[in-house]
Amino acid sequence: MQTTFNPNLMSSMQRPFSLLSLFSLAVQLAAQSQERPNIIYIMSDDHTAQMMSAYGNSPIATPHMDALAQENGVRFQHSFVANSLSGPSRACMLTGKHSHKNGFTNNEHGVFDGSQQTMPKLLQKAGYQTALIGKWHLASTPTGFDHWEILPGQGHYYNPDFITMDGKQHVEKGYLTDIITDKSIDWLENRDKEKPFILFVHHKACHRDWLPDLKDLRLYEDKTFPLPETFGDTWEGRVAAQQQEMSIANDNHMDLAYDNKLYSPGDKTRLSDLYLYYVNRLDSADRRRYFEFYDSLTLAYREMPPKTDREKAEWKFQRFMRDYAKVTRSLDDNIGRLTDYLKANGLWDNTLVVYTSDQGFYMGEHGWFDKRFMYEESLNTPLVMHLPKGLKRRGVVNEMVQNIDYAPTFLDLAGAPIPEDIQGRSLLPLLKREKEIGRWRDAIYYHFYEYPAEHAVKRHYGIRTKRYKLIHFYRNIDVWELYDLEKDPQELNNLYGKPGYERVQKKLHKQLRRLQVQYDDKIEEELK
Ligand code: SGN
Ligand code: CA
Repeated sequence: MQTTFNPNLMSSMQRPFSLLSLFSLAVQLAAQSQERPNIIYIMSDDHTAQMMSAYGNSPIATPHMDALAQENGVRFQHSFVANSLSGPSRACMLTGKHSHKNGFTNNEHGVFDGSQQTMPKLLQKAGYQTALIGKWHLASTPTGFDHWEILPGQGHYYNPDFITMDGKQHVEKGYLTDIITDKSIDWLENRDKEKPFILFVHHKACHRDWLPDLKDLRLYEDKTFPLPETFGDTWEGRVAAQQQEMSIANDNHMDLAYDNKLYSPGDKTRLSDLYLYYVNRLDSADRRRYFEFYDSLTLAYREMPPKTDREKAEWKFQRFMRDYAKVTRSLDDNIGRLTDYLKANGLWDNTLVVYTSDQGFYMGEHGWFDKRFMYEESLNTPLVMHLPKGLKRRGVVNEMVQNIDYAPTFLDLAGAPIPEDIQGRSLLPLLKREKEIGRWRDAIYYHFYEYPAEHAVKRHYGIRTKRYKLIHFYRNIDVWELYDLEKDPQELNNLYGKPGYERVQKKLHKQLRRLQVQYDDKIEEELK
Protein backbone atom coordinates (compact mmCIF):
# COMPACT_ATOMS: atom_id res chain seq x y z
CA MET A 1 0.00 0.00 0.00
CA GLN A 2 1.30 3.40 -0.90
CA THR A 3 0.48 6.43 1.20
CA THR A 4 -0.06 9.67 -0.65
CA PHE A 5 2.06 12.54 0.44
CA ASN A 6 0.06 15.37 1.94
CA PRO A 7 1.58 18.77 1.08
CA ASN A 8 -0.58 20.39 3.82
CA LEU A 9 1.61 18.65 6.35
CA MET A 10 4.40 21.01 5.49
CA SER A 11 2.41 24.19 5.94
CA SER A 12 0.96 22.86 9.19
CA MET A 13 4.54 22.68 10.43
CA GLN A 14 4.65 26.44 10.63
CA ARG A 15 1.78 26.54 13.15
CA PRO A 16 2.29 26.21 16.91
CA PHE A 17 1.99 22.59 17.99
CA SER A 18 0.45 20.80 20.92
CA LEU A 19 2.51 17.86 22.14
CA LEU A 20 -0.07 15.48 20.72
CA SER A 21 -0.15 17.05 17.28
CA LEU A 22 3.64 17.11 17.26
CA PHE A 23 3.66 13.41 18.05
CA SER A 24 1.12 12.51 15.39
CA LEU A 25 3.02 14.62 12.84
CA ALA A 26 6.22 12.77 13.66
CA VAL A 27 4.43 9.43 13.27
CA GLN A 28 2.98 10.47 9.92
CA LEU A 29 6.29 11.75 8.59
CA ALA A 30 8.05 8.58 9.68
CA ALA A 31 5.40 6.43 8.00
CA GLN A 32 5.69 8.47 4.82
CA SER A 33 9.45 8.32 4.65
CA GLN A 34 9.32 4.56 5.04
CA GLU A 35 6.72 4.07 2.41
CA ARG A 36 7.42 6.66 -0.18
CA PRO A 37 9.45 4.90 -2.86
CA ASN A 38 13.03 5.80 -3.64
CA ILE A 39 14.11 6.47 -7.20
CA ILE A 40 17.36 5.58 -8.91
CA TYR A 41 17.65 7.03 -12.38
CA ILE A 42 20.53 5.48 -14.31
CA MET A 43 21.25 7.19 -17.61
CA SER A 44 24.02 6.17 -19.95
CA ASP A 45 25.29 8.14 -22.92
CA ASP A 46 24.69 7.08 -26.52
CA HIS A 47 23.62 3.56 -25.57
CA THR A 48 21.07 2.30 -28.02
CA ALA A 49 18.35 -0.36 -28.06
CA GLN A 50 20.09 -2.28 -30.88
CA MET A 51 22.86 -3.03 -28.35
CA MET A 52 20.65 -4.15 -25.47
CA SER A 53 19.60 -7.78 -25.39
CA ALA A 54 16.19 -7.14 -23.80
CA TYR A 55 15.21 -5.49 -27.09
CA GLY A 56 16.04 -8.62 -29.13
CA ASN A 57 18.48 -8.82 -32.05
CA SER A 58 21.33 -7.36 -30.02
CA PRO A 59 24.70 -8.92 -30.93
CA ILE A 60 25.80 -8.60 -27.28
CA ALA A 61 24.24 -9.60 -23.98
CA THR A 62 23.32 -6.98 -21.36
CA PRO A 63 21.95 -9.23 -18.59
CA HIS A 64 21.92 -6.67 -15.79
CA MET A 65 20.08 -3.98 -17.71
CA ASP A 66 17.63 -6.60 -18.95
CA ALA A 67 17.07 -7.86 -15.42
CA LEU A 68 15.58 -4.51 -14.38
CA ALA A 69 12.69 -5.22 -16.73
CA GLN A 70 12.52 -8.90 -15.90
CA GLU A 71 12.46 -8.64 -12.11
CA ASN A 72 9.17 -6.92 -11.28
CA GLY A 73 9.57 -4.53 -14.10
CA VAL A 74 8.76 -3.29 -17.58
CA ARG A 75 10.44 -2.62 -20.87
CA PHE A 76 9.23 0.28 -22.98
CA GLN A 77 9.11 -0.62 -26.64
CA HIS A 78 8.36 2.91 -27.87
CA SER A 79 10.52 5.20 -25.76
CA PHE A 80 11.52 8.43 -27.49
CA VAL A 81 13.58 11.54 -26.84
CA ALA A 82 12.39 15.05 -27.66
CA ASN A 83 15.75 16.21 -29.08
CA SER A 84 18.40 13.57 -29.79
CA LEU A 85 21.46 15.12 -28.16
CA SER A 86 23.01 14.97 -24.71
CA GLY A 87 22.48 18.39 -23.07
CA PRO A 88 19.01 18.94 -24.53
CA SER A 89 17.93 15.46 -23.55
CA ARG A 90 19.13 16.00 -19.96
CA ALA A 91 17.33 19.35 -19.79
CA CYS A 92 14.08 17.72 -21.01
CA MET A 93 14.43 15.05 -18.34
CA LEU A 94 15.09 17.54 -15.52
CA THR A 95 12.27 19.91 -16.44
CA GLY A 96 9.62 17.73 -18.09
CA LYS A 97 9.53 20.31 -20.88
CA HIS A 98 10.52 20.42 -24.55
CA SER A 99 13.74 22.23 -25.47
CA HIS A 100 12.11 25.50 -26.57
CA LYS A 101 10.55 25.76 -23.08
CA ASN A 102 13.53 24.76 -20.92
CA GLY A 103 15.80 26.92 -23.07
CA PHE A 104 18.56 24.33 -23.63
CA THR A 105 18.24 23.59 -27.34
CA ASN A 106 21.80 22.53 -28.28
CA ASN A 107 25.13 21.45 -26.79
CA GLU A 108 27.25 24.04 -28.59
CA HIS A 109 25.73 27.22 -27.20
CA GLY A 110 23.49 25.95 -24.43
CA VAL A 111 23.81 27.06 -20.81
CA PHE A 112 21.07 25.56 -18.63
CA ASP A 113 19.21 28.18 -16.62
CA GLY A 114 19.47 26.57 -13.20
CA SER A 115 17.09 29.09 -11.64
CA GLN A 116 14.10 27.52 -13.40
CA GLN A 117 11.73 24.97 -11.92
CA THR A 118 13.16 21.44 -12.11
CA MET A 119 12.00 18.03 -10.96
CA PRO A 120 14.88 17.57 -8.47
CA LYS A 121 14.00 20.91 -6.84
CA LEU A 122 10.35 19.91 -6.55
CA LEU A 123 11.34 16.57 -5.07
CA GLN A 124 13.56 18.33 -2.56
CA LYS A 125 10.56 20.40 -1.53
CA ALA A 126 8.57 17.22 -1.10
CA GLY A 127 11.15 15.93 1.36
CA TYR A 128 13.36 13.83 -0.92
CA GLN A 129 17.13 13.76 -0.73
CA THR A 130 18.54 14.40 -4.17
CA ALA A 131 21.96 13.50 -5.59
CA LEU A 132 23.59 13.41 -9.01
CA ILE A 133 26.82 11.65 -9.93
CA GLY A 134 28.49 11.62 -13.35
CA LYS A 135 27.90 13.40 -16.63
CA TRP A 136 26.05 16.70 -16.37
CA HIS A 137 26.80 18.50 -19.66
CA LEU A 138 24.55 21.49 -19.05
CA ALA A 139 27.34 24.09 -18.64
CA SER A 140 25.90 25.81 -15.56
CA THR A 141 26.35 24.64 -11.95
CA PRO A 142 23.80 21.99 -10.92
CA THR A 143 20.90 23.22 -8.77
CA GLY A 144 18.33 21.19 -6.87
CA PHE A 145 20.75 18.54 -5.61
CA ASP A 146 21.77 18.00 -1.99
CA HIS A 147 24.86 16.34 -3.35
CA TRP A 148 26.54 16.33 -6.75
CA GLU A 149 29.82 15.27 -8.30
CA ILE A 150 30.02 15.87 -12.03
CA LEU A 151 32.34 15.39 -15.00
CA PRO A 152 33.71 18.40 -16.83
CA GLY A 153 31.98 18.45 -20.26
CA GLN A 154 32.09 15.00 -21.84
CA GLY A 155 34.39 13.64 -19.12
CA HIS A 156 37.28 11.15 -19.47
CA TYR A 157 37.20 7.35 -19.40
CA TYR A 158 40.69 6.98 -17.91
CA ASN A 159 41.74 8.57 -14.61
CA PRO A 160 38.83 10.98 -14.97
CA ASP A 161 38.40 14.49 -13.63
CA PHE A 162 35.50 15.27 -11.31
CA ILE A 163 34.08 18.63 -10.26
CA THR A 164 32.83 18.75 -6.69
CA MET A 165 30.32 21.05 -4.98
CA ASP A 166 33.07 23.45 -3.87
CA GLY A 167 33.71 24.14 -7.57
CA LYS A 168 37.10 22.41 -7.52
CA GLN A 169 38.25 19.86 -10.09
CA HIS A 170 40.41 16.85 -9.29
CA VAL A 171 41.61 13.61 -10.91
CA GLU A 172 40.47 10.20 -9.69
CA LYS A 173 42.39 7.02 -10.42
CA GLY A 174 40.62 4.27 -12.32
CA TYR A 175 38.01 3.62 -14.99
CA LEU A 176 35.13 6.07 -15.11
CA THR A 177 32.21 3.61 -15.21
CA ASP A 178 33.54 1.87 -12.08
CA ILE A 179 34.16 5.17 -10.29
CA ILE A 180 30.67 6.54 -10.97
CA THR A 181 29.24 3.31 -9.55
CA ASP A 182 31.54 3.42 -6.49
CA LYS A 183 30.52 7.01 -5.80
CA SER A 184 26.83 6.16 -6.18
CA ILE A 185 27.13 3.30 -3.71
CA ASP A 186 29.09 5.52 -1.31
CA TRP A 187 26.37 8.12 -1.43
CA LEU A 188 23.69 5.48 -0.77
CA GLU A 189 25.72 4.18 2.18
CA ASN A 190 26.09 7.63 3.74
CA ARG A 191 22.72 9.20 2.94
CA ASP A 192 20.19 10.22 5.59
CA LYS A 193 18.37 6.90 5.97
CA GLU A 194 15.26 8.57 7.39
CA LYS A 195 14.30 10.20 4.12
CA PRO A 196 13.33 8.87 0.69
CA PHE A 197 15.78 9.72 -2.07
CA ILE A 198 16.33 10.17 -5.76
CA LEU A 199 19.79 9.38 -7.09
CA PHE A 200 20.80 10.22 -10.65
CA VAL A 201 23.63 7.98 -11.91
CA HIS A 202 24.84 9.50 -15.18
CA HIS A 203 27.42 7.46 -17.08
CA LYS A 204 29.67 8.60 -19.90
CA ALA A 205 29.62 5.07 -21.33
CA CYS A 206 29.08 4.33 -24.22
CA HIS A 207 29.98 7.72 -25.70
CA ARG A 208 32.66 8.26 -28.32
CA ASP A 209 35.56 7.42 -28.40
CA TRP A 210 34.70 4.09 -26.76
CA LEU A 211 37.82 3.59 -24.63
CA PRO A 212 37.47 0.23 -22.86
CA ASP A 213 38.37 -0.74 -19.35
CA LEU A 214 41.81 -2.37 -19.80
CA LYS A 215 40.52 -5.61 -18.31
CA ASP A 216 38.00 -5.79 -21.18
CA LEU A 217 40.44 -5.02 -24.03
CA ARG A 218 40.28 -8.51 -25.49
CA LEU A 219 36.53 -9.01 -25.24
CA TYR A 220 34.57 -9.45 -28.48
CA GLU A 221 37.76 -9.52 -30.58
CA ASP A 222 36.84 -12.87 -32.15
CA LYS A 223 33.32 -11.75 -32.87
CA THR A 224 32.20 -10.63 -36.31
CA PHE A 225 29.26 -8.30 -35.90
CA PRO A 226 26.50 -8.60 -38.50
CA LEU A 227 26.30 -5.64 -40.86
CA PRO A 228 22.97 -3.85 -40.68
CA GLU A 229 20.88 -4.25 -43.83
CA THR A 230 21.04 -0.52 -44.50
CA PHE A 231 24.83 -0.22 -44.09
CA GLY A 232 25.27 0.63 -47.78
CA ASP A 233 22.38 3.13 -47.88
CA THR A 234 22.90 5.89 -50.45
CA TRP A 235 20.19 8.13 -48.94
CA GLU A 236 18.16 8.44 -52.10
CA GLY A 237 15.21 10.79 -51.74
CA ARG A 238 16.55 12.12 -48.39
CA VAL A 239 18.46 15.35 -48.98
CA ALA A 240 19.40 16.06 -45.33
CA ALA A 241 20.74 12.51 -44.96
CA GLN A 242 22.92 13.04 -48.03
CA GLN A 243 24.49 16.08 -46.36
CA GLN A 244 25.34 14.57 -42.94
CA GLU A 245 28.90 14.02 -41.69
CA MET A 246 28.49 10.88 -39.61
CA SER A 247 29.38 8.21 -42.07
CA ILE A 248 31.52 5.29 -40.87
CA ALA A 249 33.18 4.92 -44.28
CA ASN A 250 34.33 8.55 -44.42
CA ASP A 251 37.65 9.10 -42.57
CA ASN A 252 36.80 12.76 -42.02
CA HIS A 253 33.71 11.69 -40.11
CA MET A 254 34.88 8.52 -38.35
CA ASP A 255 38.52 9.17 -37.58
CA LEU A 256 40.96 6.28 -38.10
CA ALA A 257 43.03 7.10 -34.99
CA TYR A 258 40.48 8.50 -32.53
CA ASP A 259 37.55 6.29 -33.44
CA ASN A 260 39.20 3.18 -34.87
CA LYS A 261 42.41 3.14 -32.79
CA LEU A 262 44.48 2.72 -35.96
CA TYR A 263 47.49 4.70 -34.88
CA SER A 264 51.30 4.61 -35.06
CA PRO A 265 53.52 7.23 -33.40
CA GLY A 266 53.84 10.28 -35.65
CA ASP A 267 50.51 9.69 -37.43
CA LYS A 268 48.46 12.82 -37.87
CA THR A 269 44.74 12.59 -38.43
CA ARG A 270 42.01 15.16 -37.78
CA LEU A 271 41.43 13.82 -34.28
CA SER A 272 44.73 12.09 -33.42
CA ASP A 273 45.69 14.79 -30.89
CA LEU A 274 42.39 14.35 -29.09
CA TYR A 275 42.94 10.59 -29.16
CA LEU A 276 46.35 10.93 -27.50
CA TYR A 277 45.01 13.40 -24.96
CA TYR A 278 42.44 10.86 -23.73
CA VAL A 279 44.70 7.79 -23.85
CA ASN A 280 47.70 9.52 -22.29
CA ARG A 281 45.68 10.04 -19.13
CA LEU A 282 46.58 6.44 -18.35
CA ASP A 283 49.68 6.07 -16.23
CA SER A 284 52.70 4.60 -17.99
CA ALA A 285 52.22 0.88 -17.22
CA ASP A 286 48.57 0.99 -18.29
CA ARG A 287 49.41 3.04 -21.35
CA ARG A 288 51.89 0.33 -22.40
CA ARG A 289 49.20 -2.29 -21.93
CA TYR A 290 46.77 -0.23 -23.97
CA PHE A 291 49.13 0.38 -26.88
CA GLU A 292 50.42 -3.19 -26.90
CA PHE A 293 46.92 -4.30 -27.63
CA TYR A 294 45.95 -1.71 -30.27
CA ASP A 295 49.44 -1.71 -31.87
CA SER A 296 49.00 -5.37 -32.72
CA LEU A 297 45.74 -4.55 -34.52
CA THR A 298 47.35 -1.61 -36.32
CA LEU A 299 50.22 -3.84 -37.44
CA ALA A 300 47.86 -6.49 -38.78
CA TYR A 301 45.93 -3.80 -40.69
CA ARG A 302 49.06 -2.31 -42.23
CA GLU A 303 50.38 -5.73 -43.23
CA MET A 304 47.20 -6.63 -44.98
CA PRO A 305 45.21 -3.45 -45.69
CA PRO A 306 41.67 -3.69 -47.05
CA LYS A 307 41.57 -3.87 -50.83
CA THR A 308 38.43 -1.87 -51.52
CA ASP A 309 36.56 1.05 -50.00
CA ARG A 310 33.78 -1.30 -49.00
CA GLU A 311 36.24 -3.65 -47.25
CA LYS A 312 37.73 -0.71 -45.40
CA ALA A 313 34.29 0.55 -44.31
CA GLU A 314 33.49 -2.93 -42.99
CA TRP A 315 36.79 -3.06 -41.12
CA LYS A 316 36.00 0.31 -39.50
CA PHE A 317 32.54 -0.95 -38.63
CA GLN A 318 33.93 -4.05 -36.88
CA ARG A 319 36.43 -1.98 -34.88
CA PHE A 320 33.74 0.47 -33.81
CA MET A 321 31.35 -2.32 -32.81
CA ARG A 322 33.95 -4.20 -30.78
CA ASP A 323 35.05 -1.19 -28.76
CA TYR A 324 31.48 0.00 -28.25
CA ALA A 325 30.58 -3.51 -27.06
CA LYS A 326 33.47 -3.55 -24.55
CA VAL A 327 32.46 -0.20 -23.06
CA THR A 328 28.85 -1.42 -22.88
CA ARG A 329 29.91 -4.62 -21.09
CA SER A 330 31.54 -2.58 -18.33
CA LEU A 331 28.40 -0.45 -18.09
CA ASP A 332 26.23 -3.53 -17.75
CA ASP A 333 28.54 -5.10 -15.13
CA ASN A 334 28.39 -1.90 -13.11
CA ILE A 335 24.60 -1.75 -13.27
CA GLY A 336 24.71 -5.28 -11.86
CA ARG A 337 26.96 -4.10 -9.07
CA LEU A 338 24.55 -1.29 -8.16
CA THR A 339 21.47 -3.53 -8.20
CA ASP A 340 23.31 -6.11 -6.05
CA TYR A 341 23.90 -3.34 -3.53
CA LEU A 342 20.20 -2.41 -3.54
CA LYS A 343 19.21 -6.04 -2.98
CA ALA A 344 21.74 -6.59 -0.21
CA ASN A 345 20.64 -3.44 1.59
CA GLY A 346 16.89 -3.84 1.61
CA LEU A 347 16.32 -1.19 -1.05
CA TRP A 348 15.13 -3.36 -3.92
CA ASP A 349 11.43 -3.63 -3.09
CA ASN A 350 10.77 0.02 -2.49
CA THR A 351 12.90 1.61 -5.19
CA LEU A 352 12.01 2.51 -8.75
CA VAL A 353 15.14 1.77 -10.77
CA VAL A 354 15.12 3.34 -14.21
CA TYR A 355 17.66 2.56 -16.90
CA THR A 356 17.76 4.69 -20.01
CA SER A 357 20.17 6.55 -22.27
CA ASP A 358 20.29 10.22 -23.25
CA GLN A 359 19.36 9.09 -26.78
CA GLY A 360 19.79 6.19 -29.19
CA PHE A 361 22.61 5.77 -31.70
CA TYR A 362 23.30 4.44 -35.18
CA MET A 363 25.25 1.19 -35.12
CA GLY A 364 26.02 1.22 -38.83
CA GLU A 365 22.39 1.65 -39.93
CA HIS A 366 22.33 3.94 -42.99
CA GLY A 367 26.16 3.63 -42.85
CA TRP A 368 26.28 5.87 -39.75
CA PHE A 369 27.39 6.37 -36.19
CA ASP A 370 26.12 9.27 -33.96
CA LYS A 371 22.49 10.35 -33.47
CA ARG A 372 20.59 13.68 -34.00
CA PHE A 373 18.22 12.56 -36.78
CA MET A 374 14.58 11.87 -36.02
CA TYR A 375 14.92 8.44 -37.64
CA GLU A 376 14.05 5.51 -35.40
CA GLU A 377 17.52 4.45 -34.21
CA SER A 378 18.26 7.79 -32.55
CA LEU A 379 14.71 8.95 -31.80
CA ASN A 380 14.30 5.82 -29.68
CA THR A 381 16.15 5.41 -26.44
CA PRO A 382 16.30 2.26 -24.32
CA LEU A 383 14.00 2.38 -21.29
CA VAL A 384 13.49 -0.30 -18.65
CA MET A 385 12.24 0.01 -15.10
CA HIS A 386 12.29 -2.18 -12.04
CA LEU A 387 9.09 -1.16 -10.25
CA PRO A 388 8.63 -0.65 -6.51
CA LYS A 389 5.90 -2.55 -4.73
CA GLY A 390 2.43 -1.31 -5.57
CA LEU A 391 3.11 -0.82 -9.28
CA LYS A 392 1.74 -3.86 -11.03
CA ARG A 393 2.56 -3.50 -14.70
CA ARG A 394 4.92 -6.17 -16.06
CA GLY A 395 6.48 -7.07 -19.41
CA VAL A 396 6.44 -4.88 -22.50
CA VAL A 397 4.81 -1.45 -22.53
CA ASN A 398 3.75 -0.42 -26.01
CA GLU A 399 2.41 3.04 -25.30
CA MET A 400 4.55 5.86 -26.70
CA VAL A 401 6.54 7.60 -23.99
CA GLN A 402 9.08 10.40 -24.10
CA ASN A 403 11.87 11.74 -21.89
CA ILE A 404 9.70 14.73 -20.86
CA ASP A 405 7.56 12.15 -19.01
CA TYR A 406 10.18 11.27 -16.38
CA ALA A 407 9.79 14.47 -14.33
CA PRO A 408 6.00 14.17 -13.85
CA THR A 409 6.33 10.42 -13.25
CA PHE A 410 8.82 10.85 -10.42
CA LEU A 411 6.81 13.69 -8.86
CA ASP A 412 3.66 11.61 -9.08
CA LEU A 413 5.38 8.63 -7.47
CA ALA A 414 6.61 10.85 -4.65
CA GLY A 415 3.09 12.15 -4.09
CA ALA A 416 4.17 15.67 -5.01
CA PRO A 417 1.96 17.93 -7.11
CA ILE A 418 2.77 18.13 -10.83
CA PRO A 419 2.94 21.79 -11.93
CA GLU A 420 0.66 22.75 -14.82
CA ASP A 421 3.49 23.95 -17.03
CA ILE A 422 5.17 20.53 -17.16
CA GLN A 423 4.60 19.20 -20.67
CA GLY A 424 5.27 15.50 -20.15
CA ARG A 425 2.77 13.05 -18.72
CA SER A 426 3.08 10.92 -15.63
CA LEU A 427 3.61 7.28 -16.55
CA LEU A 428 2.15 6.17 -13.24
CA PRO A 429 -1.30 5.36 -14.70
CA LEU A 430 0.48 3.01 -17.14
CA LEU A 431 2.58 1.43 -14.41
CA LYS A 432 -0.17 0.91 -11.86
CA ARG A 433 -2.28 -1.25 -14.11
CA GLU A 434 -1.62 -4.74 -15.32
CA LYS A 435 -2.76 -4.06 -18.87
CA GLU A 436 -2.49 -1.36 -21.52
CA ILE A 437 -4.71 1.60 -20.77
CA GLY A 438 -7.24 2.60 -23.37
CA ARG A 439 -6.42 6.21 -24.12
CA TRP A 440 -2.88 7.46 -24.21
CA ARG A 441 -1.10 9.98 -26.45
CA ASP A 442 -1.28 9.08 -30.12
CA ALA A 443 1.76 11.07 -31.25
CA ILE A 444 5.03 12.54 -30.01
CA TYR A 445 6.77 15.77 -30.99
CA TYR A 446 10.46 16.20 -31.81
CA HIS A 447 12.70 19.21 -32.48
CA PHE A 448 16.47 19.18 -33.15
CA TYR A 449 18.39 22.49 -33.31
CA GLU A 450 22.15 21.88 -33.45
CA TYR A 451 23.07 23.16 -36.92
CA PRO A 452 25.52 24.36 -38.11
CA ALA A 453 27.63 21.97 -36.02
CA GLU A 454 29.65 18.76 -35.95
CA HIS A 455 28.07 15.93 -38.01
CA ALA A 456 26.12 18.48 -40.07
CA VAL A 457 22.62 17.27 -39.35
CA LYS A 458 20.18 19.95 -40.46
CA ARG A 459 17.68 21.43 -38.01
CA HIS A 460 14.39 19.61 -38.09
CA TYR A 461 11.15 19.04 -36.25
CA GLY A 462 8.44 16.48 -36.72
CA ILE A 463 5.76 14.21 -35.46
CA ARG A 464 5.70 10.44 -34.99
CA THR A 465 2.44 8.59 -34.68
CA LYS A 466 2.09 4.84 -34.22
CA ARG A 467 2.34 4.32 -37.94
CA TYR A 468 3.73 7.44 -39.61
CA LYS A 469 6.43 10.01 -39.30
CA LEU A 470 6.48 13.51 -40.81
CA ILE A 471 9.69 15.57 -40.63
CA HIS A 472 10.57 19.07 -41.80
CA PHE A 473 14.26 19.91 -42.30
CA TYR A 474 14.94 23.65 -42.29
CA ARG A 475 17.75 26.25 -42.19
CA ASN A 476 19.73 26.13 -45.47
CA ILE A 477 17.26 23.49 -46.57
CA ASP A 478 13.47 23.22 -46.83
CA VAL A 479 12.58 19.58 -47.20
CA TRP A 480 9.75 17.43 -45.91
CA GLU A 481 9.91 13.68 -45.36
CA LEU A 482 7.10 11.22 -44.73
CA TYR A 483 7.50 7.57 -43.72
CA ASP A 484 5.11 4.69 -43.36
CA LEU A 485 6.78 2.83 -40.49
CA GLU A 486 4.62 -0.22 -40.98
CA LYS A 487 5.63 -0.74 -44.61
CA ASP A 488 9.08 0.83 -44.37
CA PRO A 489 10.48 0.49 -40.83
CA GLN A 490 13.98 1.33 -42.03
CA GLU A 491 12.80 4.71 -43.38
CA LEU A 492 14.36 4.35 -46.81
CA ASN A 493 11.37 5.48 -48.85
CA ASN A 494 10.39 9.14 -48.46
CA LEU A 495 6.73 9.30 -49.41
CA TYR A 496 6.28 13.04 -49.08
CA GLY A 497 4.30 14.36 -52.06
CA LYS A 498 3.87 10.86 -53.50
CA PRO A 499 0.49 9.93 -54.98
CA GLY A 500 -1.70 7.86 -52.70
CA TYR A 501 -0.51 9.57 -49.53
CA GLU A 502 -2.33 12.91 -49.89
CA ARG A 503 -4.81 12.21 -47.10
CA VAL A 504 -2.23 10.81 -44.68
CA GLN A 505 0.07 13.75 -45.36
CA LYS A 506 -2.68 16.29 -44.80
CA LYS A 507 -3.72 14.66 -41.55
CA LEU A 508 -0.14 14.53 -40.27
CA HIS A 509 0.38 18.21 -41.06
CA LYS A 510 -2.71 18.98 -39.00
CA GLN A 511 -1.60 16.79 -36.10
CA LEU A 512 1.87 18.34 -36.18
CA ARG A 513 0.38 21.84 -36.08
CA ARG A 514 -1.83 20.81 -33.17
CA LEU A 515 1.18 19.56 -31.19
CA GLN A 516 3.13 22.75 -31.90
CA VAL A 517 0.23 24.77 -30.57
CA GLN A 518 -0.18 22.45 -27.56
CA TYR A 519 3.52 22.68 -26.67
CA ASP A 520 3.71 26.34 -27.70
CA ASP A 521 6.63 25.86 -30.10
CA LYS A 522 6.55 29.07 -32.13
CA ILE A 523 7.99 27.52 -35.22
CA GLU A 524 7.44 30.54 -37.48
CA GLU A 525 10.10 32.41 -35.50
CA GLU A 526 12.57 29.53 -35.96
CA LEU A 527 11.91 29.42 -39.69
CA LYS A 528 12.74 33.11 -40.24
C1 SGN B 1 31.26 15.28 -29.16
C2 SGN B 1 31.57 14.21 -30.21
C3 SGN B 1 30.46 14.12 -31.24
C4 SGN B 1 29.10 14.00 -30.57
C5 SGN B 1 28.93 15.16 -29.62
C6 SGN B 1 27.61 15.19 -28.89
N1 SGN B 1 32.82 14.54 -30.88
O1 SGN B 1 31.36 16.57 -29.71
O2 SGN B 1 30.71 13.00 -32.06
O3 SGN B 1 28.08 14.00 -31.52
O4 SGN B 1 29.97 15.09 -28.64
O5 SGN B 1 27.40 14.04 -28.14
S1 SGN B 1 34.22 14.23 -30.16
O6 SGN B 1 35.26 14.36 -31.19
O7 SGN B 1 34.43 15.18 -29.08
O8 SGN B 1 34.15 12.87 -29.62
S2 SGN B 1 26.46 14.09 -26.91
O9 SGN B 1 26.01 12.74 -26.64
O10 SGN B 1 27.23 14.62 -25.80
O11 SGN B 1 25.36 14.96 -27.28
CA1 CA C 1 24.63 11.25 -25.78
